[in-house]
Amino acid sequence: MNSRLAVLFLVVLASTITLVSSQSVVDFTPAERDNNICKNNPDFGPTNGLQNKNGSCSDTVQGEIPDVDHMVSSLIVEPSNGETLEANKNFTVKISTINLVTGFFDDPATQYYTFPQVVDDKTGNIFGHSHVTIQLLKSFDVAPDPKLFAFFKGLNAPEVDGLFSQEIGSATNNGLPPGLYRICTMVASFAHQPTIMPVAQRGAQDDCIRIKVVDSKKKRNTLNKKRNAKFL
Ligand SMILES: [Cu+2]
Repeated sequence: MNSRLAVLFLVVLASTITLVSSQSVVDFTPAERDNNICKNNPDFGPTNGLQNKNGSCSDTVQGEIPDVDHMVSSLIVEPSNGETLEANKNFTVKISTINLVTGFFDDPATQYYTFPQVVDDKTGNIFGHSHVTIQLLKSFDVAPDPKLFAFFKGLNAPEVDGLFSQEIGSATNNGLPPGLYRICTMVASFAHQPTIMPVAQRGAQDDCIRIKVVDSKKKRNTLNKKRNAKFL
């Protein structure tokens, strides 16, 4: 591509991006684009620290936003994506998270979304925590209902050796029943809101993997099949 053509291409690309973003803003009324959106709002009550299932309007400011060298990033390192696990057997999810000062959370029952994001002035990283959420996937074509989850836990304790660890299941309710599951991280600022980043174009701050959970007999058969296939 010669240089004039390249410039033209960039101008067209830039104007397309501007058009798309300005169109989507134009669709909202001036009141909806105003920081006073929550004042005298007949449709939503004020966000008051409770997790209001009917929705609410929050006037908490977004707060301190880190620079691009301190953006949060997560990776589920255990189990591995696509792994087959045994049903009704506890397992551990391990998550590597960078650029987050972990171990910080307020009371989710009374202080949900009530404080802005805060950046640690020593490290430049956001104060916060993460969550692990697991959902049964019934379809490959339609997104799962977020109201339904097989497991959820806030990762409130600080990372150990750079990893969050969470056992899935308990002594009375072991592991997961058979099925196809999605395991995701949901990283958050200390007041539980999603972490706010300095730029739009970046890597995701969260990670998801899919695993298969099968009863132990089936798992053994699958492994044997794989082993046999190797030796054929
Ligand atoms: Cu939280």
